[in-house]
Amino acid sequence: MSQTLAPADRSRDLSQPVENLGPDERMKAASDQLRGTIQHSLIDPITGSVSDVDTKLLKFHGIYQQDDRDVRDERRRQKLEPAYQFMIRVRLPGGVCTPAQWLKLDELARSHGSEMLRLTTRQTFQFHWVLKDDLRPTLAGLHEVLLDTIAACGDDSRGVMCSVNPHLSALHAEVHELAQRASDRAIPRMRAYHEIWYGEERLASSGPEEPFYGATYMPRKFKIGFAIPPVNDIDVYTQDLGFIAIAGKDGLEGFNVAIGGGMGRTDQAPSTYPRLADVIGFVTPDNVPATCDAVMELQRDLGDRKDRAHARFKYTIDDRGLDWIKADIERRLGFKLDASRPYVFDSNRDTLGWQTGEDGHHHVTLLIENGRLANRPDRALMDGLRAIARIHDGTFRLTPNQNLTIAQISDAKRPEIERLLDEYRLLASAEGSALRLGSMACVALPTCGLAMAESERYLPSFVTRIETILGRHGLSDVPITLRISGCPNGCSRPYVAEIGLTGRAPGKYNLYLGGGFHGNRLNRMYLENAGEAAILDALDATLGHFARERGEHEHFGDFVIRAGYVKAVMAGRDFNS
Ligand code: SRM
Ligand code: SF4
Repeated sequence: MSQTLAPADRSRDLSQPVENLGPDERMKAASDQLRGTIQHSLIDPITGSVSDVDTKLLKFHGIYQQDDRDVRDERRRQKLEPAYQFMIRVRLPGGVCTPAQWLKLDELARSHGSEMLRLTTRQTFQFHWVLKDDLRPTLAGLHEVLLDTIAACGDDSRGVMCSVNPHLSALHAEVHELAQRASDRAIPRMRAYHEIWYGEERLASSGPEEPFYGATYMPRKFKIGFAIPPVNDIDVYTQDLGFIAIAGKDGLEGFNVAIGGGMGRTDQAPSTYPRLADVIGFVTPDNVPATCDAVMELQRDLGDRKDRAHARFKYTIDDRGLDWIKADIERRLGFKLDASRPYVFDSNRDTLGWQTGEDGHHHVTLLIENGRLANRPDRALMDGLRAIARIHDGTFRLTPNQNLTIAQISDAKRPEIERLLDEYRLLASAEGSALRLGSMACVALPTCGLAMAESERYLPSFVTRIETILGRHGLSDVPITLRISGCPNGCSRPYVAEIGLTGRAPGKYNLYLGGGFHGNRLNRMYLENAGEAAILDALDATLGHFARERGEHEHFGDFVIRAGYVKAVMAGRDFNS
């Protein structure tokens, strides 16, 4: 039983003295609750872009302005403005969508998104290459199937993640329901969204438009995720707030609460670092919403609003100390957290192929290389999945590893789905080394404005080269996690991979080794700013050594530490030492 504390004073003054606010905070405060001049920017015929301030505000609406970096220099030479286009990220708690939603997403991608969709590392869809004039029709189309893009980006609670684990059907349903509730609760009210994208009238409001977020929202993005052991597919230790489901013989008992994860860092700024979340206690399912509120409130009120590079929750925790933070969460909750309960993770990968759930339904997980859904000459992914959506009566589930599960298939439907999987060769790429099947890359070039090197476009050929090495050392079937990010921000969660690469410059990467196999330990830099040849040499040497001397069931990430290639990182603060 939780020990009850005196109720916390939950009222607070959300206005902060202007001198304590950094430029982005002032911009948010002056934005008229995220309206800015977006309406005007959208109809400005002179440019394919929006104003600088609106570019930032649009993120809260789930939209990023980008330009095609492949043609940036050429357009500059021709004195043309950059080839502006937009990325739209859908809000999809736990990555679950219906066939009707799938068909609409497919239709919108074909009409406005260059005939492709991107499955992200946080289990949602992105449209790329959307032109300014196509933003409204796309968002209106999503609205028709009850989807939106609110808070998919911006300083707010981002897409809430949830383990896919469909074979544990009842538990998944229960945990997913809580993830959905956590998302609904944390989503900004955003009248601006309804006015700008759906053409609704501005309503006179009697109270604050954003009772929780106020005028300045969160200091920075805030990420929540729910993991269902033994699979840590959501990488729970990388979330600002993670819930680890604890199930007994009668079902869900509650969750261990983990706080303070995050990946982002900057190469030249040692004060920035990835950090793994700490497990601080246990709550029952009915206390999950209150726990989300308490932790988010704490970060909303105490997170750094001057320096965005220091504004994630992980830094608030390290600055104040974990014990202080835990006590403050308990004060806000009005009760003490119970002691955390035992649990075991054994992997953070997806199980590809067919599985049957405890309720007798079938689920098939397809490898979607880098999460990119498009019709390619060898594999008509978009067409195949559209054909399946037309007959499927279960759900689609996007996995945190950028793959896709077609879930809840009945005995009667299975033969038809099998036929379509075959016809469109949708299971074909679930072949290859175990490393390929456990690899992941962020988007990076040509759309990501922050990319320093290739990632998504580089991963397949890079893996092919590593596969030669693996084959030589007899390691093709040994599961090893590999993740590449085009810059140190770490969107593919590279700092928990056994082999992690982050881009430094075209063709140059930092190589990190020693991450925990199930996302349980940060890796450490082994090579800095290295080219492919040096990286492959290093991998050849370490993998060869691993093949010769690894212990029974020993993972590569553990081996490189035991063999002395890198020292284990015990805390985020030590990552750069
Ligand atoms: Fe990310 C910024 C793509 C998951 C850490 N991320 C970006 C932007 C929006 C670039 C920008 O700000 O202009 C990228 C858009 C590229 C494009 O063209 O699509 C981008 N991030 C992605 C996605 C699409 C990568 C993917 O290949 O799937 C993922 C979308 C997730 C979603 O559905 O919401 C994505 N980003 C992540 C993750 C992984 C996660 O959340 O589990 C992280 C590391 C975890 C974390 O937040 O610490 C991550 N993204 C960042 C950061 C660094 C944040 C920091 O604390 O320093 C940035 C840069 C920033 O926010 O300033 C960033
Ligand atoms: Fe872009 Fe960097 Fe994120 Fe990759 S890790 S998508 S390059 S911000």
